[in-house]
Amino acid sequence: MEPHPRRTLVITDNLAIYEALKAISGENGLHDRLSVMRSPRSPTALQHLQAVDLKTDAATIAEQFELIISAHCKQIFPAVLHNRRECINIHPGLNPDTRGWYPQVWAILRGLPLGFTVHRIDDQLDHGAIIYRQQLPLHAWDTSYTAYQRVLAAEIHWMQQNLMRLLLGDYTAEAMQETGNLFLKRDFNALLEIDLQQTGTWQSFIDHLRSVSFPGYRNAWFLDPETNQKVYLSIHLDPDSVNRESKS
Ligand code: 0FX
Repeated sequence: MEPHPRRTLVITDNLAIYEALKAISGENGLHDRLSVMRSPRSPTALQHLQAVDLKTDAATIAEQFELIISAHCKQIFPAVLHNRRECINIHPGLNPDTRGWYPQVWAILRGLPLGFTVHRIDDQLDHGAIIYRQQLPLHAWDTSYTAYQRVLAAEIHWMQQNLMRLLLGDYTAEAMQETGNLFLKRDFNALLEIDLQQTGTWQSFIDHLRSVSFPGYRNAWFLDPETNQKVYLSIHLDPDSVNRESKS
């Protein structure tokens, strides 16, 4: 007998991932097996999607779906959900090195590997048994933005090739051997104030600035001593080789 795709819900708050899921669903004829929803506070571009609030709706979701996937979802999956149903997270960091918030920031700042992880959800953040991990290159000229774009593209590519296998239950998972590093939002926030009196190497300053440079977000800032107002800053890096490639 042909294996049957499980009734699956993907919760995403990311437009690029949503667009990719729509295409995957169409190409594989998954309309009646795969639903996509968003969190209550997701970006405006996703407002047309049905919102699911896991604080109130988890029990209903567990009744309706056999597999629930978090693909850049703003919400923590509660125990009522992941104890009852298989829940999988697609995390934009390489577990166990960069669990938690904004993994590429820590890859750049701490020299940790860049990548993404597909894992079972358990009661700790980005912690459950690992189904798939992929490390990606990280260059001296990468900023948080360019590194994030590489991770997102690789996650989407992986979903295009492998989402169906998740629905079919065609995978194995292996527990993490170490707890690694868990980064929180407050760790990121602590990077944002630049102390103008700090001394150090250019390498450390460039690494710090590129780890928090992400167009569209005002991240790093210093306090102008004269006006006492915040002045935001970011770094632009322009490697010669990349320019030559794109011009030729
Ligand atoms: O799609 P996503 O990476 O975020 C989603 C969820 O919103 C988030 O709660 C969850 N932790 C994540 C796995 O999936 O998009 P985003 O716009 O929230 O963040 C993308 C990148 O933008 C982030 O890695 C770093 C950067 N960023 C984001 C914010 C909000 C900043 O540099 N500064 C910021 O203030």
